[in-house]
Amino acid sequence: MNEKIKNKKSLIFDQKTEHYTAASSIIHFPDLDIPEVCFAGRSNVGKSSLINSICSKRALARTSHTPGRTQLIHFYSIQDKLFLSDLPGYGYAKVSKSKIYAWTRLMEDYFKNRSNLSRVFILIDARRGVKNADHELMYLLNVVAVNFQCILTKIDKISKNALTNLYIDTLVQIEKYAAAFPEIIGTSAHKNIGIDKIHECLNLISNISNNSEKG
Ligand SMILES: Nc1nc2c(ncn2[C@@H]2O[C@H](COP(=O)(O)OP(=O)(O)OP(=O)(O)O)[C@@H](O)[C@H]2O)c(=O)[nH]1
Ligand SMILES: [Mg+2]
Repeated sequence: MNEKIKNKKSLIFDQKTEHYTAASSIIHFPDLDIPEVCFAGRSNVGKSSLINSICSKRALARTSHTPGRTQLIHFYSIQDKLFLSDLPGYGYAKVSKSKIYAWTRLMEDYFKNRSNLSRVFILIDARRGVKNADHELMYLLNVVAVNFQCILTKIDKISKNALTNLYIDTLVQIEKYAAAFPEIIGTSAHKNIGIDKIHECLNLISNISNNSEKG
């Protein structure tokens, strides 16, 4: 990693990160004028693990082998300069209709009302690729004009060739969405791959790198 990126990284990610609040409905969403990015994706795709890796903490966000564990939106604050939000996973077959209804309502409220939301990261399990449920979310984000970027997770589980094909396939799958960011990031929370790239994105989003360059 070159020195400039290292310095940028330390600007936000060496600072205090804390669990700010958890929300089950719109009335509990924090109302602060701080940029926010969220991590969305199917159950068990690795959202909470990735947040822990980004923040270099082992157990900031609760991870689980059991799909569907995160039911609320968890907001994490990085020194009150950036919020990271961990969304409840979707697409898990063994979920009751009432839970799916509650999830859909919560997501619509979230995506339609978070004016401070700078980007949605949609996590895709590298072993599975883009699924219908991911397309449903991409479609919604496109309609409400919220930018999204795909992150491939668990790339430690697939071969280099499979990963190359997956990059190509994912690009093809997202090209119809105007809201899609054309760069896809490959990550492994377990092997710490791709985390620097996400730090770069987040530094840009939080404007911290701009401020430091001015100063
Ligand atoms: N091999 C591998 N496993 C991972 C990686 N990231 C997460 N996992 C595993 O995937 C499982 C689910 O991880 P979580 O981070 O809890 O996934 P989640 O998307 O937050 O799950 P829900 O909150 O239930 O939607 C856990 O057993 C993790 O250890 C990774 O980079 N590589
Ligand atoms: Mg989770």
